[in-house]
Amino acid sequence: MSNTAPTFQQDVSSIARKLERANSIILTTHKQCDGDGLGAILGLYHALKHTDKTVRVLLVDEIPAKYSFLDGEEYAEIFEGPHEPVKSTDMCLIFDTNDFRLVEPLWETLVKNCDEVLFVDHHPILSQGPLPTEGSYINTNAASTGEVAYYIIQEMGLPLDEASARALYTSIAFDTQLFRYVKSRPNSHLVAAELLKLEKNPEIIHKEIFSTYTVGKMKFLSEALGDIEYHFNEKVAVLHIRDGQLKNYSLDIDDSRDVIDMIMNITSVEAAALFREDAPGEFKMSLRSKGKAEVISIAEEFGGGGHRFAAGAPTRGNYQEIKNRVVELLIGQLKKTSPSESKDSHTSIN
Ligand SMILES: [Mn+2]
Repeated sequence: MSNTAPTFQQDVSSIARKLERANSIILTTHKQCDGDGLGAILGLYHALKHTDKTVRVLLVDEIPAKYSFLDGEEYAEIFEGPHEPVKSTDMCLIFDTNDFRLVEPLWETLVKNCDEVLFVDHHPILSQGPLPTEGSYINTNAASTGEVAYYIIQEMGLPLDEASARALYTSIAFDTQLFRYVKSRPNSHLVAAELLKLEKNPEIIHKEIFSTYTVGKMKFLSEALGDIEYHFNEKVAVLHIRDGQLKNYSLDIDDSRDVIDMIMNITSVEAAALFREDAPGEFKMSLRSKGKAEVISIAEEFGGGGHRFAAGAPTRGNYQEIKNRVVELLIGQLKKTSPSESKDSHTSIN
């Protein structure tokens, strides 16, 4: 990490030039990877396989089962599972986060063994958190890191193959939630159109990402959604997923990701908070807003981060107290009169 004010790129050319110079490369993303980060690094991995570079995909932890259509298990190693030792490497790119804490415990190994570790991300840099490494690429106008990976591949003049296109399309489809959240720009559609020249079955990808409910999940949803609490004229919604509630239906953390987005489909709701209790008194808080309440500042107050209107934080303590504080902050935000017209106002979960 640099002690002086670091510079962050908004132009993929410097990342592309560095990749061209590197002989050995590690690609990774945040822990509990999602369709964006995983799709971006697998897309870049397949493109880089057309060079003579040594490229490794090294993830912090297991890939959620629903991404098995990307054959990630075949190409990726899991740091918290069996993996080859990490040797001296020219360059590591970390996609879809700029907060090293989300890459721990792999982070320490990367810093020790890689000449350069850079983030390639579209989340805002935290105002109260660690800074990304100098030279990282941070572009909050990108709707997904898959589209950034696509521009890097184009900049390097590498050929796109079917596997690469499938992974990159997955990234875009996931983070834009099938083009709902495109940051008021045509880029996601334009890149997707290029990828669809190679990916002939996008509907399979849509199904693999979004039609993944088990009967257990429906039972869980019918139970959990009945517990939504409404505040401030039904403008604020709060849901508490209790410790063990997912496990009761043989579900895991990944199964709770879309719950808050369902809540945001309620017309009256302007902002929502979801507290997933992972152990007694330990919560993962997720916050969403339709644009009238800024939630990243609330997440940062609890030591988290994210996007301006989609953020999260790990929290710990008494549920009622934490919830009351968050509801108060959300209502406080909504009471501020100026609804944002920012282009960032629609943003996806990740
Ligand atoms: Mn993302």
